[in-house]
Amino acid sequence: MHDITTRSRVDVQPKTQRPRLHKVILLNDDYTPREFVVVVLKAEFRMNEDEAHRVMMTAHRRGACVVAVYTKDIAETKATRATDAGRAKGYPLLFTTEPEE
Ligand code: TYC
Repeated sequence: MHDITTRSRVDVQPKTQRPRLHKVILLNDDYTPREFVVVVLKAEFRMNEDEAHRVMMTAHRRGACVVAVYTKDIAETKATRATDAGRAKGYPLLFTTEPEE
């Protein structure tokens, strides 16, 4: 007699964990020039002029805008580099990160 138990297909699929993604968020301020925000978005987040302008204006009008999502390390590195680019010019430009729900 065969005593092989069969399992449904869904049961035998390996369980892979997708890394949790983190958002990079651009915060508005009253001092950083709009065009400088656009320059930083293009340089650090590989956006074209239109995308960068749209994200900058959304942060300007609403107070904040999600720029992109990455794995934790990359999100933090990009947020730090972009914030430092503003600080190097004496601007209070700020990028933060937070985990996606
Ligand atoms: N509010 C700034 C100004 O009027 C421009 C700006 C936009 C700054 C978006 C930061 O995330 C920002 N000069």
